[in-house]
Amino acid sequence: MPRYIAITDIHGELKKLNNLLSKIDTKSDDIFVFMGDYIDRGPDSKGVIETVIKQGLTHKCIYLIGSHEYALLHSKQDDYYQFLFDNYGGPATVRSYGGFENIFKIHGSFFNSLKFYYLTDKYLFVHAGINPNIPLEKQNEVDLVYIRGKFIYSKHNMPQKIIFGHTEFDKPYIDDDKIGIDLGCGKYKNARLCALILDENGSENFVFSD
Ligand SMILES: [Mn+2]
Repeated sequence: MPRYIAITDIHGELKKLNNLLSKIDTKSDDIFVFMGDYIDRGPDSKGVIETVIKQGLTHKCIYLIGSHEYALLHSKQDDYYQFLFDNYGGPATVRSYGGFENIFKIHGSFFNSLKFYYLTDKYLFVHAGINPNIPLEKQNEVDLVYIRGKFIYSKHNMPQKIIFGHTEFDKPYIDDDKIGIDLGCGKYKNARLCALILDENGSENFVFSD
């Protein structure tokens, strides 16, 4: 039975990602679920993308979209997302790639391939959460990458436990029906990157970067 290893909101912090990956005792059938916000703020967004792609050579990997990739992908056509990209860490990504257009030249197919969620029997992995009043198949994609309190502080009706990032907490946010694992990596110098290791028996284990 495979385990799921969920990691989110790396935000260009390649050293923390490498440190975290070195601390996980992986098995060959582990499935990595990267839950978005690979880029922006931290110093090496390009290196983070290269590293998560490389992880796919040895393990099955699921790559989800985060709010920052959503803003990046919409920034060319929409001034609002251009504003978000420019003001929430995008310039660090541009520097990392040596220019805005290089982001798409080098990793455009990766960014365009990202999924909004990953559903298993026991878990739903999604960057920000869901609108708790709407079935999964009718969710607005903007909610899936941007929703916060309306999701976090109310119960949802799905049988799965929802694993989410996007909203930062000092330590993992653990509720009966959801677990949040964004600890502010990229935003706060001392923030740790977190991996949540799950299996279908219901075990939940956390690993943290130094
Ligand atoms: Mn984030």
